[in-house]
Amino acid sequence: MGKKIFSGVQPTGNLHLGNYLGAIKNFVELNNDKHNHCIFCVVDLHAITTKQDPKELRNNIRETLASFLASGINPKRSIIFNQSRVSAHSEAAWILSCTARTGWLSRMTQFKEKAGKDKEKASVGLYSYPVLMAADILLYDSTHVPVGDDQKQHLELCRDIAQRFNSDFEVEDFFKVPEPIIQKEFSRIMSLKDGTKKMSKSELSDLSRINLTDDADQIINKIKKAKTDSFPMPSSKEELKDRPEAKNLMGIYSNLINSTLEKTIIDFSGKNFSEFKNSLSQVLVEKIVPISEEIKKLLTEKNYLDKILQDGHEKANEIASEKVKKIHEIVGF
Ligand code: AQP
Repeated sequence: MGKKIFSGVQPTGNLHLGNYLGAIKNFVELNNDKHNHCIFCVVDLHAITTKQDPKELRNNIRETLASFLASGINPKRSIIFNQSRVSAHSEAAWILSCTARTGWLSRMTQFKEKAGKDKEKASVGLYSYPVLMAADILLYDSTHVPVGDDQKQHLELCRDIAQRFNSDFEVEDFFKVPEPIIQKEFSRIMSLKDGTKKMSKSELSDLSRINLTDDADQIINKIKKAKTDSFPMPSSKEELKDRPEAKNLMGIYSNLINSTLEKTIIDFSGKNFSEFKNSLSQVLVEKIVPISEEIKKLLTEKNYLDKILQDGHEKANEIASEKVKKIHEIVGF
């Protein structure tokens, strides 16, 4: 039997190589298996947990969809929609927030990272975001959720919420307890400027990431300027232990060519770093530029994009509203 896949990406602009290698590339592989049922969501309700310009948000929703399609997701073999169009998500999130415990939420490291020092100024939405994420997943009886390593903790919370609801209301197996799909290696792509920080959309410096809309010149320039160290290319994994930037770049390269870090180490051992950077740029240009060009083309076809979201929203709404009806019965509304 195929898997029921659900995953989402926030339309916060600047989709980058981390989103691609950590999540979207996996979406495409799962979508290519015709036994799987895939739902990919542009999670706009999540996006507004931090301030968004309404006009930009509207464009970013289309751009996120265009990035899915340009990366190879087939809209005929998946449901693609934006979250705010299906009101069941907000409704289920409220009900599940009465199942989730504050103690569970306060352990979420992403909130701590995103809220920074001034936690009191962070929105309530940013704090309760993982409950909405649980609702997203559980509404569709999803069995598997492909995510980057940074979302692992939120997925564990989702599993806890599902189990707690099932046991509190004595409805065994009502919510399916989903499994994460996280790549074993290179599941967290780091900033090009600091190998200890996650590559992120909200990082101010554009040089810290490869955007899916970058052209060849931008990619080559960013890799040229990417932080490295003064040591030669390593000849063993051990030598990469305290070299986060070198490890990250070699991981990106290995991931892009579907190889392993070990093999990349062997291939470049004894060479100099600039030689490796040239090869990395070349592979990146080969993989990312076609995606970037396709995104730009798709963005001129607004009606086509809107039609995909409309179709997706109708299908998603049918499934999610049925599930919410059952939730109402269970809780006694
Ligand atoms: N650096 C990363 N490495 C691997 N995977 C990543 N993901 C994000 N960054 C990396 C994965 O991409 C999917 C979509 O992410 P998201 O848009 O929902 O939000 P995020 O994780 O908060 O992404 P950013 O770039 O860090 O956004 P900002 O800067 O706005 O907070 C997820 O599966 C995520 O794991």
